[in-house]
Amino acid sequence: MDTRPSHPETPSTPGPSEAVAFIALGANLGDRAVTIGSAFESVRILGGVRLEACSNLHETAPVGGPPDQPAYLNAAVRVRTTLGPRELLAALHAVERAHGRDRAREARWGPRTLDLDLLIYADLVIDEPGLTVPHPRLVERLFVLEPLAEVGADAAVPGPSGGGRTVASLLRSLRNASGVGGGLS
Ligand code: A4P
Ligand code: MG
Repeated sequence: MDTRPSHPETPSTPGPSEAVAFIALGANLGDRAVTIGSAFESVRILGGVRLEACSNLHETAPVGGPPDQPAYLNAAVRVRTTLGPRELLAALHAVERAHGRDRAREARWGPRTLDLDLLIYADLVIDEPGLTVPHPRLVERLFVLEPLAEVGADAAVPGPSGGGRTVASLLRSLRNASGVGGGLS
C-alpha cells in the first residue's frame, strides 16, 4: 500500500531562512502502514515545515530492545523548514503523541506506535541534552539509511559519525560491512 500523500511537494523555491532536514519514521505496533501514512500527513501540515519527499515503507527486523518485539515499518522524509532544530524535534514529539506514543510506558528501543527521529538538520552538528544531530546511530543502521537514501542520497552527514560523507556512500559502506548486496552505485 502506498500511503504517501498524493501531492507532497510544494512547488516553490526555498526561502532564505529555510533549512533542509531529514526525519526517520518507525512503527511496530498497531496498523503500522496507516500510522506512517498519517504521520506523513501530520508532517506535511506542520507549521513552518514543507514536506518535499517521502520514501517507501520498508519492513525491517527489530534491532535491539526486548526480544520478540514485532517487525517495524520504517520510512524517511525530506523537509524544508523555518523551525529551528529544537522546535522541529518538539513538533515531531507532538506528532508522536498524537499517534498514541507514551514514552513513560515503554522500554528503550521497545515497541512503539510511532518513532520520529531528526536525522540531519542542514549542516548543523549539535550535541546537547535531548538533542543530538546528526542522529548518533544513523550511520550504523540499514533501517535508517535505506529509506533515507531514497529521499536524500546526496545529502552530506556532518560531524564525527558521518564525516561529511553522503548518505549513499555511508549506505554502501554499511551494506558491504553487513554483507548485504545491492549497494547503490
Ligand atoms: N533525542 C536526541 N537527539 C534526537 C534526535 N536527533 N531525534 C532524544 C530524536 N530524538 C532525539 O528518544 C530518546 C531521547 O532522544 C528523547 O528524549 C529525545 O529528546 P525516544 O524517541 O524517546 O526513545 P527511543 O527512540 O527508544 O530512543 P533512541 O535512542 O532514539 O532509539 P532509536 O535510535 O530511535 O532506536 N529497529 C528497527 N528495525 N526499526 C526501528 O525503527 N528503532 C529503534 C529505536 C530500535 N530498533 C529499531 C527501530
Ligand atoms: Mg526515537
